[in-house]
Amino acid sequence: MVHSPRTFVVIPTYNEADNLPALVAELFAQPVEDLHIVIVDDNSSDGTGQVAEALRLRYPHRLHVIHRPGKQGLGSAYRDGFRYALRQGADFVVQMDADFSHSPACIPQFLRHTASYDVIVGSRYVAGGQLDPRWSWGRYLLSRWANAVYARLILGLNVRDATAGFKCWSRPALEAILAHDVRSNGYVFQVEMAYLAEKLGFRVLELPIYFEDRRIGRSKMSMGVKLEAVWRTWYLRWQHRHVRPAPSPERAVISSFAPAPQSLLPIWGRGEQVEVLRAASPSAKPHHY
Ligand SMILES: Nc1nc2c(ncn2[C@@H]2O[C@H](COP(=O)(O)OP(=O)(O)O)[C@@H](O)[C@H]2O)c(=O)[nH]1
Ligand SMILES: [Mg+2]
Repeated sequence: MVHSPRTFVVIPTYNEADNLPALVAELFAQPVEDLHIVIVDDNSSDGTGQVAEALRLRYPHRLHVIHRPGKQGLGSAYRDGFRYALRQGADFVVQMDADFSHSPACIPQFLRHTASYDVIVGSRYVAGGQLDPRWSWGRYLLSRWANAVYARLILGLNVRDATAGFKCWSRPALEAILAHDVRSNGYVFQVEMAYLAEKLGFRVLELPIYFEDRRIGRSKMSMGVKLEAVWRTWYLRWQHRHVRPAPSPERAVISSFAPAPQSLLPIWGRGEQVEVLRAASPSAKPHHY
């Protein structure tokens, strides 16, 4: 008998006490078997750590909390959360913000594609992807330029949304990537993970999402991490210049967990979900990045 796959959602938090309870409830309401959540909190001053502990009591064995002594950055929080999830036997690991920019309802849709792809990216910048209209033109243009021009030109990335923070990783992909020296901490952490995924030859699929502006609170990303992205993108190209595709016999194993590959790709709009037909079925012609 094939056991149902174990999925871990890793959520880094810094001052997200007001968002966390509703987000956790919405995640556990999703139709995903053996779903676990790992909260990685950096000693938030608003009591997020205590809120997470209360949730851990409410959802024993399914909600896990990593407390760290102070703000150490998004990349470092994800590395700790990912390693923890892998140690706990995760077959798939989802990463997302705590602020509802990433809709929990997308996760079952991501998981539908794990038979054919190693990495699923919730993308703002593929056809059907949408950004909250509350985003200012300045923010939109900066994000668009950083993705479409800067990261893609310097690193030769194929993925359209290189800084996407909403992704689903297969265990073999995550293990192979973390075997490399991933050191980025801010937005460029997402770029470094996407870059290694492509260089290692993993199959990446971008699915369009609606990216809502954060519901409560303010962005936790500083000017420092924006500047880190400027210089580290060049450094990544040099640091990982010898990385070559990894052999991955494990892929055959993960395929057995998932339902038959779909020829329909979902699009998430505001509240509603529609399905659109793509030209080729991913199973017939994997959309390699
Ligand atoms: N643990 C931890 N979480 C962080 C840190 N910086 C940001 N986060 C969390 O990472 C996620 C993304 O940050 P956010 O402020 O939403 O970035 P934005 O969406 O780019 O504005 C949120 O859940 C934050 O609470 C950090 O230094 N440590
Ligand atoms: Mg956010």
